[in-house]
Amino acid sequence: MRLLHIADLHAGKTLGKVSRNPDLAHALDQVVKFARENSPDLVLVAGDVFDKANPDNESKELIFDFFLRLKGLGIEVVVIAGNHDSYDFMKSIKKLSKLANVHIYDRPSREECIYQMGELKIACLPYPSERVITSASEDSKKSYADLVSRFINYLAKRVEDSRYRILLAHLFIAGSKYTRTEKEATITQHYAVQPASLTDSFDYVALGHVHRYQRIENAPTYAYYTGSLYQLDFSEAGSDKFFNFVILEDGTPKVESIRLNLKNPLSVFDMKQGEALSRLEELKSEGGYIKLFIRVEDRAKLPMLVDRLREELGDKLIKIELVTDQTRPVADLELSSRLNPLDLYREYYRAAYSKELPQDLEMKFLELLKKAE
Ligand SMILES: [Mn+2]
Repeated sequence: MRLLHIADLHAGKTLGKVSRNPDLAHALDQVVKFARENSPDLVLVAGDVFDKANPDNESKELIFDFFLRLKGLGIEVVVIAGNHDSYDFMKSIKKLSKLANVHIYDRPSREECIYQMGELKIACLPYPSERVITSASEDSKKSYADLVSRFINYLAKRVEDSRYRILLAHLFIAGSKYTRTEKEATITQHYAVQPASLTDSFDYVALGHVHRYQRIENAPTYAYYTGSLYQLDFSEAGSDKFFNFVILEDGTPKVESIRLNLKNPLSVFDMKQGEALSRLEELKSEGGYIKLFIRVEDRAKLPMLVDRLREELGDKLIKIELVTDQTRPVADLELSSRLNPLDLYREYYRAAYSKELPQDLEMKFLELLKKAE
């Protein structure tokens, strides 16, 4: 049995005003090319197919074309929903996708969780949101991580009669290396599932959710995050991107990581205001997109410098962040934790829908907040 494991496509992702779909298309072309040359039986997609709950048309076209090209090669595809995917949207495309040999598992379910192909069984665990996993289990007093572990045990039993057994899951596993700040990792720790839960009842565990490529060293079996297919945001600047080619034989599976070429690599530069212009040529020669930290020395000259940089670098320059003596550059989340719930919600809304929070929704939010408090 030969499989490709990919994850975290995030179709429809934008960086500032720039669409990253060309970056995704570039990655998917490489996956299709590899599939054509190495004829896997299956492609596993470990969640976060789309970046937003209601994907735009261009993103849908990109993903459906990818599915159709794999169908053209006679390859079956198994897809699970990630936390960015909407359960209901994934459900809405499920039946039509079957026609393209794409098998979608839209939400955690005890009834619909196994995909079988000959001697191979794949246990599917789409992103278990707290709400769904709590209502799907009899014992709601257990912690989130316990409930997920139990679900994985259940899945292990469902595949135990099969020769080859795989778990396909969108989860945060404790101890996995995040690209973001330490602080974010600890916040997520509440939802972290212990690596021991990934039992050796599975020959291979195909994970999605964490965007950095890694093997889960403490798991009793071969468990991998293959990470995002391209550098999604500046926290992933400088990191290489991969997918896995897995050959299941009796005994140990053969796992080969395939490195992806990046269309627009992301780079972060940190410089003093005074040196910015002298480094302009260097910035212009960067292949991809840029985020710039500028250490402010002379406020009066700042607007002119910023204009000049914008003009010279154009779309390549995604973001300038000014650093003064008072404000150290702070990570996104540290900044967020100082904001009140309304500001956090505003920030979330802006990120999710690329527009400002409407007044009526703001009123509603404040009403609910008052109730909750
Ligand atoms: Mn993701």
